[in-house]
Amino acid sequence: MTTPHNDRRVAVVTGASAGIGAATAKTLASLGFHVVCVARRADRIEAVAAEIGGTAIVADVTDDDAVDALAAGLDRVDVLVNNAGGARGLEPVAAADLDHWRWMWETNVLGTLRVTKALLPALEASGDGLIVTVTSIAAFEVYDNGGGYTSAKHAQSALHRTLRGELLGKPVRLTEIAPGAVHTDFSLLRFDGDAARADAVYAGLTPLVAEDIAEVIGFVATRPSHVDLDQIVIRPRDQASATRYNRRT
Ligand code: 8X3
Repeated sequence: MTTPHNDRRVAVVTGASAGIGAATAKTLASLGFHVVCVARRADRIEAVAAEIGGTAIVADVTDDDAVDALAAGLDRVDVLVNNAGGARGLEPVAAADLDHWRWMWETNVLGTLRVTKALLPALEASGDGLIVTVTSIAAFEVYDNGGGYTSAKHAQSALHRTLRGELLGKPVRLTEIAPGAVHTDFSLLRFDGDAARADAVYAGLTPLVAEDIAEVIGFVATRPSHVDLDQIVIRPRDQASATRYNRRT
């Protein structure tokens, strides 16, 4: 069955069940897009999609069949927001948890690759496609104990930026959004549900919120088609780098 969109521009947002993805889905819907919300958690994306009159599609970006089914169900894709991903753990390379690394590479890197590859024909066919990939400041910084995440984000960014050349001459724009500290469940996931450890990441500073990033993605998606906002780094005023914060005690 093909997803109904009433001839509105279609935006596909991965990881749309919470955080930056959910906020982006809401922003794009408010700008007139029909939003296809993709995530693993059915109840969460169904709630987001119902709120914005969009479509919920349960799919894990690490699953070939699920992503193929996603692509097969869409007869139009104007915008793809590669947002699914995240961090697991914070440990030195010498003590690396291979499962953490594998999860981060599977979701951030191969997930972005799989979904982008599957939707590229439709994005090109739209005549004015846009791929937004949400990376991180970890796509160009490294920090102690963060090697699994920073290496995955570097690779995700390299994949995204490679497309900028490969698609030159095709009607597809590319925007990399590289956020710093955004207060979502990012740290809760990274620390396996340890709320005290997650809260400590944002203690004493004013982090970004998901809506700050979503608002920028909305701006990106509504520029004239000859304008490509290539890379955008967004940090809280209280953050100079992945490891330097202004914390008020
Ligand atoms: C996460 C960025 O600054 O929280 O992608 O490490 S930061």
